[in-house]
Amino acid sequence: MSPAAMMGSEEGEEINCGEIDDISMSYQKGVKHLQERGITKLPNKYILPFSERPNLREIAVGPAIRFTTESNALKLPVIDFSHFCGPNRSQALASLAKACEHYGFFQLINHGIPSDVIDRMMKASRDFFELPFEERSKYMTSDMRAAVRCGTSFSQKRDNVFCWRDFLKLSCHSLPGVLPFWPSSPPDLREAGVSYSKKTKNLYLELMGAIVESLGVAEEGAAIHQSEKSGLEEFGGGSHIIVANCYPACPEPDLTLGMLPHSDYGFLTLLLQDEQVEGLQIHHQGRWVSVAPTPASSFIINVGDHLEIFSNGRYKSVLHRVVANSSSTRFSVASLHSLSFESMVRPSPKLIDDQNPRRYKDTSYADFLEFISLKEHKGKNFLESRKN
Ligand SMILES: O=C(O)CCC(=O)C(=O)O
Repeated sequence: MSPAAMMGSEEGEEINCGEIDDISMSYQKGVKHLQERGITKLPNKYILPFSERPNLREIAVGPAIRFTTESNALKLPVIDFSHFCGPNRSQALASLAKACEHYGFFQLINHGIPSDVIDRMMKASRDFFELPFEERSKYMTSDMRAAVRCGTSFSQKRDNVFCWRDFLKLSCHSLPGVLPFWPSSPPDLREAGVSYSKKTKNLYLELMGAIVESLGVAEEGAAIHQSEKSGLEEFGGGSHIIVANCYPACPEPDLTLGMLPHSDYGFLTLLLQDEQVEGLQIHHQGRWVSVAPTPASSFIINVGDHLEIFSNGRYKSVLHRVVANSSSTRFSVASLHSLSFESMVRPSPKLIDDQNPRRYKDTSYADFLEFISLKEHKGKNFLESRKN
C-alpha cells in the first residue's frame, strides 16, 4: 500500500483510508452500535481533555450502580406535590421557592401521574434502543425542528469530542400534527408517548402555576393555562419535547461523559431517572455531586434557562452532566417545556425594580436553536449570551 493511502488512526495504529470512513461512520451510528461491535477501548473521538473528565469511583451495590460516596452524595430537596392542593399550600410554595433558589433541582413526589403511564414510557424508550440500527436510523436527521429526531452525542455534526449517549427526541406539540411522524416501532411507543406527554404537560402547567405564585407574580396559584393575570397564557400551547436517553455500558468511563455539563434551555425539565443505574450529577456549591437514583414514582425537576430569565435571575438553571459506567446501560426520559417556538421569554416586569434591574435580554426557543446551530452548547453559554 502506498504511504499516501495510510494515516495514523485514532488509536495510533496505521489504517487505510477506507477504514477511516468505516470508523467515522461508526461514530455517526451511535454508541449503542459501538457497544454492539464489542469495543474494549474507548475510541479517541470520545476522550475528553484531562480537565473535563469525571472523577469516578464506581460502586456496585447489589444489582445497582452507584457513584455516590460520603463526599459527593447530594440529597435533593423533596417537594410533595399533593401539598399544593391542600391547607399546606403556602408552606409547599415556600419549600418550592427555596429549592429553585438554592438547588435549581428537586425531587417531586405524589405528583399523581399513574405508575403504568410512567412504566410504559420507560419501557417503550428502552425497546426503541433495542431496535436494529437500520430501524432507528430512519429517524436520524440534523433538522432540529423535526417532529422526531434520533441521534448520538449532542450535535453529531459539530461536536469535536462525542459524548457517550444516544437519544430519541419526540416533539409533542401539537400532538395531532406530530404523531404521524413518530416511530411506529416499537408498537407501544406512540400510545405510551401520547399518554405520557399529556400527563407531563399537565403536571408542568400545575408546577408553573405554583412557581409563578412562589415568585409573587400571580395572585393565585391558578394553573397558567387558565391564568389571564400572569400574562403567560401562552404556556399551554408551548413547546414540549420528550428526550429518551440511552447510555450503554462504556469500556473506559473515566475518560468520557454521557452528557457534557449543560443547563436546559426551557422553563422546567421533568426527568425520569433509571431506578438502578446512577449517572446524573449536578454542579452544586462549586463541585460535582451525584444524584442518587430515584424511584420511578418520582420525578427530578430542574429549572431551565427560560425560567432563570423569567424570574430575573432569582431561580437559577444549574449545570448538570451524566457520567458513564462500565457495567450497565442507563436510561432516562426528560420532558422539556417552554413557550412556543417564536414566543419571547423576558423577565417578569414585576420582578424588575431599582434593586433588581433587568438582567436578561428577550429570547425565544428559536434563538436557542439558532445559537446551538452556530456554536457548541457548552455549560451555560447560551444564557450568558442573553445577559444584559
Ligand atoms: O440522563 C439524565 O439523567 C439527564 C439527562 C439530561 O440532562 C438531558 O436530557 O438534558
